[in-house]
Amino acid sequence: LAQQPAPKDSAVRAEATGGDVPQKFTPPTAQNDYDKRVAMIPMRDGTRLYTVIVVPKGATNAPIVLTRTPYNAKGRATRTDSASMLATLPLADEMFVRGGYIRVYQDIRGKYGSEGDYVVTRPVVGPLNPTKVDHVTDAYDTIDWLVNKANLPESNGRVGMIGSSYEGFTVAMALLAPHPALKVAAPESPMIDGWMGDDWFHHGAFRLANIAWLGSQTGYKGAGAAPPTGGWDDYDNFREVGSAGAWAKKSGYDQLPYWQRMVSHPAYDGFWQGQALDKLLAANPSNVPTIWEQGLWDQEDMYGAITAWEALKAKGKLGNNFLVMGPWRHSQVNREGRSLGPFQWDGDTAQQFRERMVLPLFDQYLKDGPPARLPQVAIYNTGENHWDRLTTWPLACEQGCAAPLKPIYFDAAGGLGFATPARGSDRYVSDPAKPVPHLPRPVNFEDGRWGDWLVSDQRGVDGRPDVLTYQTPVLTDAVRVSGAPIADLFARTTGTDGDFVVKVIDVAPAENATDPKMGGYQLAISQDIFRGRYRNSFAKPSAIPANKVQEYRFRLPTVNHVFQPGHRIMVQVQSSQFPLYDRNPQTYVPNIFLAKKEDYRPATITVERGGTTPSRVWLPVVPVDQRAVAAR
Ligand code: PG9
Repeated sequence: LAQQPAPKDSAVRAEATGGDVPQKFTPPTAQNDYDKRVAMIPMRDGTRLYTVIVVPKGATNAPIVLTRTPYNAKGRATRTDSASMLATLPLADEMFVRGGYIRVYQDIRGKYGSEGDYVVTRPVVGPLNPTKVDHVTDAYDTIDWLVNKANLPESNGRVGMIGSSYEGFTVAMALLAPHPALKVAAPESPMIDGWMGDDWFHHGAFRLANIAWLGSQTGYKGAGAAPPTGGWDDYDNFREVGSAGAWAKKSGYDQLPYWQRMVSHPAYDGFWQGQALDKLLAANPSNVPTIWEQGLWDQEDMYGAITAWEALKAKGKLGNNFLVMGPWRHSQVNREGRSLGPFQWDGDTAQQFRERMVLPLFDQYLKDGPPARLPQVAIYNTGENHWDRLTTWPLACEQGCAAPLKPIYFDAAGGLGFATPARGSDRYVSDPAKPVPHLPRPVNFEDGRWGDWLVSDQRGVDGRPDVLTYQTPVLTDAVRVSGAPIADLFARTTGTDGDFVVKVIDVAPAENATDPKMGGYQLAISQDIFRGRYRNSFAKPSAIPANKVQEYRFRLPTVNHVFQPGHRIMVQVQSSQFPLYDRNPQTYVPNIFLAKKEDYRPATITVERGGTTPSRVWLPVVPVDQRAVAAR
């Protein structure tokens, strides 16, 4: 290039020197209606945790809401860059901002800006955690620091904790030995038992859908990417590789300590039992007013909140433990809750939860607000499309409820009914080479269908030769179910292991004049999987004796639903839901994570009907009008 002549003007010459990135650049914040601070809060072992504290400008005597997260506190505290606190914080915080709360997000140890070691859902100090710190102590130490006027002079010394999923797990952990300043808590879809029914397994069947989480979450301290899976269709990607262990090896997960632990603990042994938070909470019940929340179609943590609440109820701790179950997917409470898939609800049910249930409780205990007057239990009635506010829950159960469970039996020719059926059986071939997809293919875990897959139309698999379908005649009277159904199958297999999926489905009338494509929709209101090797013991698996009838009895997720006249009740049975769950080889091997390709074999499954082996689902049937127990 030809040299330009040097500028004569000395001012221009000076501007041209140096780089364009200054040593320090601080955008002005004077116009902000809040003050965002970052503190490295010291824990008892000297580890410092990165904490974002957002204080409304001019606040005095303000309560604090704390969330402890593995998902980047800085990002969690930033919806948009704005001078307004309302726009800066997430949607779900709007009520706290309007209420003048101080909002705090903290990176848990070892993640993002925090020091220390990250351990996935770090167990409590004890046999599974030889250190002196856990989420109980870290929450305690954090709250201790926050309520110290020298650190945060604007606070009134009272703290509430809230968070969903992993963040809900950290709330539940804080309740095991709460700091006296922790006055109220909202664990939302908390991860409570990773083996029994939350993120990692359901009744022993491993959830491939969550496997990528481990790579991005434990492969890196900060944000990380999961390894590529290959082509678009994860059904093919995972099927071609074989076992979950083979996939992990291919993706480098065998280097990840948590994956190694998972592979070493496929059964419900001490590793999982020792972390089951429902049991820990029941053994150490707190007096902190707590609102437990869970979605009725939570595709990730479908088990935790209701189980923890039931465990506390059994301990006589109803006084300070409230239960809310809404028509939501995972963590939808923090977003808009007007609909799920094609189903529309009565307004923004998530906002109703936040503003009419959480906020009054937090205001009561953090601001001396008026009594929140929450119902003991608020469960959305998904058949009548409104909240039910109840004084007790469940309304029907095996023991100790106003009503017992009522069996609905599989009958001949795909029938289903409350009358005892004649003896018979139905069979299908379950072929691991052609597992039943959990969603119509192609299935890509990132294709946007994960969030509402649980409400997807089950006609996608109805009629497959490896799916059994039983249904009632068209109902002339409404049937209400309020509680947890129990699947109770009697089945034989030619294999020595196998999975059983049972779905309770509401079949819409064939014709729908206002929305024709919803005609005949098969909505699963409750479904789950059970790994057959655990039929006698979750801790000690055993091979299934080939060709011998065995009972497979397992609890399905909680429902509060009314099957309307004109609808039918349907039950579907199948042996796979892939790639959500890993495939069962159907040949007993010591560890399914390590199954070899040749272990995967087709098996013929025979489901028995009637006689002494009457396959059925125990339904929590109650009278349709439950206003007697409702406190509406
Ligand atoms: N369901 C997610 C998770 C929680 C705990 C462990 C692993 C995954 C979550 O949404 O945070």
